[in-house]
Amino acid sequence: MRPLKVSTLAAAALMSVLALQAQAQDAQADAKPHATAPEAGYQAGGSPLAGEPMYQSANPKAPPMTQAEFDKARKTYFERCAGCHGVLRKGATGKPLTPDITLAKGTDYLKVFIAYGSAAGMPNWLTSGEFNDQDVDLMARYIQQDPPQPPEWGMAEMKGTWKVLIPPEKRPAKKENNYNIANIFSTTLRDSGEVALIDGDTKQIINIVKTGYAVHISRTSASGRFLYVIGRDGRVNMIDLWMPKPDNVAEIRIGLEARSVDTSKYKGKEGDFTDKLAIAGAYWPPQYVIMKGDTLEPLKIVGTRGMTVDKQEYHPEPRVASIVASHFKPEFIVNVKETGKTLMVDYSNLDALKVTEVANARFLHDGGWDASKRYFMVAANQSNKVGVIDAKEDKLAALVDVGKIPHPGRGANFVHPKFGPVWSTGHLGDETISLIGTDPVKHKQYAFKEVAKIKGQGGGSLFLKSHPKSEHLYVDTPLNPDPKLSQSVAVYDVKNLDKGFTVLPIAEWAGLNDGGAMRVVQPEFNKNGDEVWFSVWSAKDKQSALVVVDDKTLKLKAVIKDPRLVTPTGHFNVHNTQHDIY
Ligand code: DHE
Repeated sequence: MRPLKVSTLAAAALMSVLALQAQAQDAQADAKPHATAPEAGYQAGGSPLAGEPMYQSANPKAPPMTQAEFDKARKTYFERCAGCHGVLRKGATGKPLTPDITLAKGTDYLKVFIAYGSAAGMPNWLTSGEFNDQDVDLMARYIQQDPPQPPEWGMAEMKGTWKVLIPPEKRPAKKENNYNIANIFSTTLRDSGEVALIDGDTKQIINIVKTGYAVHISRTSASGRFLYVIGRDGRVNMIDLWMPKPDNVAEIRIGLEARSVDTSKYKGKEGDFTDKLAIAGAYWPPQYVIMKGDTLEPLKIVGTRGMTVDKQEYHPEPRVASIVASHFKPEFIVNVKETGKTLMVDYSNLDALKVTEVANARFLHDGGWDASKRYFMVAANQSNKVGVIDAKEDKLAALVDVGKIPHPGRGANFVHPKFGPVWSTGHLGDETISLIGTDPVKHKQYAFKEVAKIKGQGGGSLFLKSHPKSEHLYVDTPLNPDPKLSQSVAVYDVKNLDKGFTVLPIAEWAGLNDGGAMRVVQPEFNKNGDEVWFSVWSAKDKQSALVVVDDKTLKLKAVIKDPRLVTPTGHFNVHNTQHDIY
């Protein structure tokens, strides 16, 4: 172990440091583990808030820091720590680090935590080589200062960034290209802040479209004509797929940090809302905004600050995680991470907004529909549960215990020979895949229970996928520390799950000479459900690729390589995303 320089303990104090470390680790171990190592690294992804000007109050009790030290530490905090500990350090999946707690612990105690991490998931910043002794000291002093507060982002700020690049009346009146747009893939190019629009039939890149910083997800409008893309910096881009070369037609920044976007999909007796509205949720400020579907004009902003579902304590920054559009009602289903609440937002009258607040569990993250599209299955990742939201009755149908830190993406639906229709999730924290029965009519005894746990390749799974036309279930493990696992996927025959899995060496198939630390991420089917796409995600300065597998034969079908494919991660097939097929 690399010795830590702790000023007050100085030379003969290594023993004390070790004792302190043990004490710190005990303290962490007593607490509920907040993350596994892969998850801690995953959550510690950079926050775009690092560069924002912030309000700062002085705390006379905190150890002194120069302005330059403070600025450096603040940048590091937002790049490395805010994902787990929160913008205001009130605690999220990591522990709270507000001055009332950190001042009482003192610099030396905090340094040990920062340097060596803990079994509960705090990364070992010093011994992993990410920080040096000075960084550790800096961060220990920084977290005793009052947390700086980033600015709010209201209607004036949104309108200030809102651009209609091509107004609706100047857009094509009919499709002006020969692409089979239902089979276009929108692939996230994470570190270049772009999406690649790829023709699923020919595997050719149609366009590389500029989007927000560290772009996160794409969603298709109800008609299938528009794509909405959100960046981590809260920038929403709207792409028209009818243009001769599909490109941006509108954009807006809905907050300073964000992850989710969707569009209205309800058509029924209360009206036809096809393509009428869009919604995006922000991490900072904690809020969601409803926009006009054709121009992204912001119409209504709603804050999510409030009480937590369990202890009923005030939380100042409950981040908006996954959002989906209901097929049953004119509603958006908005999942709020830190409060553990699911909000059913009725968008039929924005002047008298009705929001049904469904008590769920903490910390809500990602999820998807069951095959009937009545039940939204959302991971409450730190509770090791999946919350089942009944979109017809606007209530929690069940809270299902699953494995450690479920991470489904949108999950995968298939018909199990015994349990009937099931929805499944993999886990970050263990190697299992949980199957949950979703048919309360014909398979009532299995409905909304974990009916089976199948064994996967290992922990560190992020996404899994199946398709109504496929007999296979594909499970990735990109965050597993073993490269053999992070660079391959497991495939199951859904009719014979007991047979175990076949391993597909996706990264090897990509044949990259310069791929570096490659991670294979996110299976996604094409429109016909007969091929599956994967990203081979390398570092920004290394070559990446997309690998396409024939679903019937499980053989390699195509490798898409292009210098423009920088850090591909998620990909979204227009048809499957439009119709919520997974
Ligand atoms: Fe994601 C979905 C948040 C890191 C790839 N990610 C989501 C959603 C949320 C979220 C809330 C659900 C959106 C929805 O459905 O409306 N993701 C976060 C984080 O907070 C986190 C942990 C850390 C961060 O700093 O952002 C994080 N995510 C990542 C990655 O590192 C991934 C693997 C690569 C990348 O592109 O950044 C990643 N997240 C994805 C993908 C989806 C996603 C591909 C969509 C899955 C789907 O099938 O819909």
